[in-house]
Amino acid sequence: MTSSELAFQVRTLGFAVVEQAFSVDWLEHYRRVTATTFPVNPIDYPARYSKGDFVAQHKTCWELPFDYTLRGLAADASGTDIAWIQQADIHVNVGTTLHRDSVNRERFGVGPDWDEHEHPYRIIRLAVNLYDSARSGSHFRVCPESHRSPRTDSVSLPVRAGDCIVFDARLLHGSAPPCGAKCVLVFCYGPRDPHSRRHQRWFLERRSADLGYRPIPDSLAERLKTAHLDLGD
Ligand SMILES: O=C(O)CCC(=O)C(=O)O
Repeated sequence: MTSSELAFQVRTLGFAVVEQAFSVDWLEHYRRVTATTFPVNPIDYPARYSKGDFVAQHKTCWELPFDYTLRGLAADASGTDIAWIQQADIHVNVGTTLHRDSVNRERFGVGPDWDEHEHPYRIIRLAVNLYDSARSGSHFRVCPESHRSPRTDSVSLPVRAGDCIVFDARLLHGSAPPCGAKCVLVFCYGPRDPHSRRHQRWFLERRSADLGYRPIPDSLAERLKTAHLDLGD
């Protein structure tokens, strides 16, 4: 898929599946990292675990914001220069009901995320499965075009380990409860604009109690600045 096809699909449908974006070595590395960093190893199904802010809070994951594939796909999809946004989730052996990842997630069209008069909304989420969804039965589900219309009909996307689902943060999405090993890592990038800054602030201010978000440690913040991946003020 070319960069412009990716941007077009994400803009029109709200999502795109980039097949085999990550190599076998990459997958093996992060299977090892996640299995040793977090309390549940996916192969211990049905034990389960989820964590928000998993990147900033675990040094073993600090290379991920700088990953050239992740940031390249996010920049291609948003069609602009992007910064890393702290919203990062790991789900081990867990499915999620249909939801949006944006700030104004409750009602379609209500709230500043839906106002694109001054700034088009370009916040991108990227979901990478470390295991085939054929193995877990937990296929990714999306409601096409729900990032720009009230549609709620969903389709199921079987994904292989190493595929990357790139989607607009406002898209309705979720996954079925797994029946075998599953580990999905979900990342976020966006332009240096008011939508991205509001998004980052909301997670820090409103999701610290339930999801445990905390300010980015200084040394990671410095590295993001040096790599031109910080959101700025
Ligand atoms: O379980 C999945 O594959 C989807 C994860 C998800 O919906 C999310 O982190 O927002």
